[in-house]
Amino acid sequence: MDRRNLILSGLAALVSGRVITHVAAAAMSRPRPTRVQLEWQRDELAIFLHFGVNTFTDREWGDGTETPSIFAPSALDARQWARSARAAGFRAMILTAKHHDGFCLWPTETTRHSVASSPWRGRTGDVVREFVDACRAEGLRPGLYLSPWDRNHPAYGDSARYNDVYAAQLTELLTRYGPLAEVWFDGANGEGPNGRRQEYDWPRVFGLVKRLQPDAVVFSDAGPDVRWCGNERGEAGDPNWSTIDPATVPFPGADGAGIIEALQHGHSHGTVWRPAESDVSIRPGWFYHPAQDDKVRDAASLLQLYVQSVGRNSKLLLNVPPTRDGLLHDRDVAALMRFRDLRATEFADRAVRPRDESFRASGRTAVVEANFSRRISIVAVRLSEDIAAGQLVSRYTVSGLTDAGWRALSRGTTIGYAKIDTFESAAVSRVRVEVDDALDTPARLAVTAFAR
Ligand code: FUL
Repeated sequence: MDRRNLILSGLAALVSGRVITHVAAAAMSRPRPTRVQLEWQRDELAIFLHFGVNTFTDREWGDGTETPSIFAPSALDARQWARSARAAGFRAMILTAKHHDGFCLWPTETTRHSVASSPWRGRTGDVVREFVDACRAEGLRPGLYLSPWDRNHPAYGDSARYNDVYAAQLTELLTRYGPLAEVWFDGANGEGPNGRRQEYDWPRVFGLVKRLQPDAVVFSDAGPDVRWCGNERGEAGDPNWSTIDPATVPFPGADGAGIIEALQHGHSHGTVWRPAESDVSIRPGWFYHPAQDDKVRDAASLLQLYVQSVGRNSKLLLNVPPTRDGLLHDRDVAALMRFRDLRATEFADRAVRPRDESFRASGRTAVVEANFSRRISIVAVRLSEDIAAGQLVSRYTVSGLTDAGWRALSRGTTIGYAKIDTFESAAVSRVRVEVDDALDTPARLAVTAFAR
C-alpha cells in the first residue's frame, strides 16, 4: 500500500469502522495452505509407481481373479526406484499398495490376496516396507495409493462390511510404516459379487488419515488437502486457483456438470485451499507393458509436462512403472536423467540475477521491475507469489525493455506457487511484471528470468 492509500484507508477507518472491519475480515478469511500443503507443493516433483499383479498379466485393470503366485518379481530393488527418483530431482514417491484388482503389496490381515500368498521372498515379502525404507534411505517422502474399488474382496458391495475391511487395510498402512507424506485415493467404484454397488464411507476414510497421519496430505477429486487436476495428461488448468468451493466436488469419483472444470481451474473465491496435483504416465499405460518399451516419453516431452504442471501452480506426479523384474526400466531411467539435465540447461543453469529490483503495489495492481544493467537474451520467466499468505494474482503482463522500447513477452492469469512462461528469445535490459488485477493488494512477487 503506498503512502496515499495508507492515509486514505486511515481516514476510512475513522469514518467507518464497519468498512475496515469488513476488509480485514475478508483478508483474514482468505484460505492459506497448511504447513503440510506447503511442503507438498515445494516438492514440485513426485514419482508414481503402479506395480502389482497387472505388471505380470500385462493388463491395466485386473479383475481380481489373478492368482497371487504370479506376483514374482525376480530382482525387486526399491532402492533402485528411489535412487533414480532422487537423482532425477524428484522429492516424493507414491506406490499403489493396492490397485482395483485387490492384490495387496503388504502382508495384510484382511485378505489372503496379498504378497503373503506369493512365492516372492518365500511368502515373507512386503513391498510397502521395502518401498518406504528405500524412500527414507534416499531422502524421499513416501506416499501410498489404496484403491477403494476391490474386485477381489468378497465383501465388496456389502457396503458396511467392506467399509470395515477397507478401514482396516488403511489402518495397517497408516500405522505400520512410519510417517507418510501423502495418501492417494481414486474414486473408482463398482458392483460387488452380490450385484450391489459399494457405497464408500469417505468421512471415515479421511478421518482415519487425519487421526493416524496428521502430517500426510489426502489426495482425491474431493481433497480434502490436494485435488486431482481433472485429467490424466499431467496438464494443470490455466487459470489455476489453489482455492475451490468444496461443494462442487462432494466426494471422490463424483461426476456431474462443471466438476472437471472446477478441478482444472479451482475458484478464485473458493473457501478452501486445495491445490491441484497433475498425474500422468511416462508411458501410455499406468502399469508396465513390454510392448510400450519404445513409447517412453523423451526429455522434451517431460519438460513440457513440467511447464504445464509445476509451471502452472501444480505438482507433477509422474508415473514410472516397475517392470516384471521389479526395477525401473533402463529406458525410463535414462529419460528421467535426460529430463533432469534438460531442466537444468533450460532453467536452473540459465537463471540470470538482476542488478537491482523494485516493487510497488497499489490497490489491486503491482509492478515488479528487474534491472539487468546489460542486454541479455531471455526465453522464459518463472513468477511466484508468496503462497504462504494465499493466492491473489488473477491477471498479469510480462514485458522486456528492448532497443525499440518496452515489448510484451507474455500475458497470463493466475501465478500462485509458480508460473513459467516461455517465449521467443528477446534481447532485453529490464523485465517488468505488471499485475493487472488481483483479489487484493499483491505482495512482492519473485521473478526469475532465464537466458539463452
Ligand atoms: C485411476 C485408475 O483407474 C487407473 O488405473 C490409475 O490408477 C489412475 C492413476 O487412477 O483412477
